[in-house]
Amino acid sequence: MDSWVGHEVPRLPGRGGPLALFDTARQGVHPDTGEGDATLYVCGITPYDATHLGHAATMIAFDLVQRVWRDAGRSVRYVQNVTDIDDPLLERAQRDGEDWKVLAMRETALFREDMEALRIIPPEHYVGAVESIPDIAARVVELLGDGAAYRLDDGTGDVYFDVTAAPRFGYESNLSRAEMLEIFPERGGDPERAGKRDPLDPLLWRGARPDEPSWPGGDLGPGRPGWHIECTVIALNLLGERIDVQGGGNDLIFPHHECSAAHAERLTGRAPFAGFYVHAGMIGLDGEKMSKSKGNLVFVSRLRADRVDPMAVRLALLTGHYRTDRTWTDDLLAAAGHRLDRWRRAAAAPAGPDGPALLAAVRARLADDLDSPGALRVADEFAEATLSGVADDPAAPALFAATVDALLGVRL
Ligand code: 5CA
Ligand code: ZN
Repeated sequence: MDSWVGHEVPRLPGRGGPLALFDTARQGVHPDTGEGDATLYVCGITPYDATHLGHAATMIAFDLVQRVWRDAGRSVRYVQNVTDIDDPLLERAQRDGEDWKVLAMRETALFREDMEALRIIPPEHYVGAVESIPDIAARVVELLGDGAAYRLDDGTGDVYFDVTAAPRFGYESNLSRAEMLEIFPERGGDPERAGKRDPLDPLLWRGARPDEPSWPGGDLGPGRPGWHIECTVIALNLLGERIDVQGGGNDLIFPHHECSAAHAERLTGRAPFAGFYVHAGMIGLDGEKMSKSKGNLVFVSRLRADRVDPMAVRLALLTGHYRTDRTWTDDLLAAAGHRLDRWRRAAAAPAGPDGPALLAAVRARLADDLDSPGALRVADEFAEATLSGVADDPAAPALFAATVDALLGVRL
């Protein structure tokens, strides 16, 4: 499907250094030593409701990954999916008496607008689950042929992945089996389903049900794809057998990314699937994770409708480190608005302090596991010094504006 429209990213003098990121699988920050094209897969929305600030924060985190890589001279191949067929979408459409396809189209269109407003660099491929169904079905057939998957014999046509076919299962999330069993049903899993070999076996293909949409699945029979295999297949087919970064919110650590990795590694015979499994913290409101099912959402589109500057929203979300679970408050947004104002005044000043030093410091902060709070601090110091009028470099304000535009995505 169509992606959104990008903005020009200013070119900065010199080059940034390699990016170090926290990898969930290895539980530590490691430098990304890859060369050439960098590959990024980010788990996108299930479009049954509008983009909330949690989605926005996660997209901004991976936007920084892309910006730091580009600044280091790497070209980036970036793929993001849209889960445009899944249970939550059908349930919401049913609840509201709406056509699920129209619901998905509308929310995806709104998401694109939100991403554009937030100046998120678009993915090279923005791919729906529905348009990927033939590819997904073919891979499920492959797993069946290989003995890594099995069909339930209850006449439903449902196909499951056998977790014992993935000897490393658990390496990505680092969870014990007891912890996995606890989380699995909370995140779409069905441990109680009769006939499965292991309670943790994830669904690969759901056989057609009379009241649900379905697609031809070749040897699988009609049905629709499971969730984890969707991301595996889209990433494998568009980015190759091994990707640099698999990204999403930390609600996807298990089972989603564990299972996607298990599927991919079984299909390719190569491990690990991703060099880095990178997870953004959850944005909450009033102490609770912002989620569609809890209904405690602040929508990006709502803020836009209220004429809030999207750059203030972006700055507010950059105020905390991407990995920390954090809370959205009106105060956070107000503070970001003031910061934006100060930065704009500094960018318009006749002179500032050492511009190249500012650029080097912002680069260093972001290369260190995307330390956006540190980058904001450095930019604040620059803005304060500029506004106090002690500075004498006439080129510095323009370099300041280009730096925060290119590296933080904040246009002044
Ligand atoms: N379609 C799947 C991924 S394949 C999905 O999780 N969709 S979603 O709409 O629920 O979330 C879209 C992205 O936003 C995912 O990366 C998810 O991890 C992230 N996300 C969801 N809720 C939050 C939140 N409250 N804070 C931060 N990120 C979130
Ligand atoms: Zn995904």
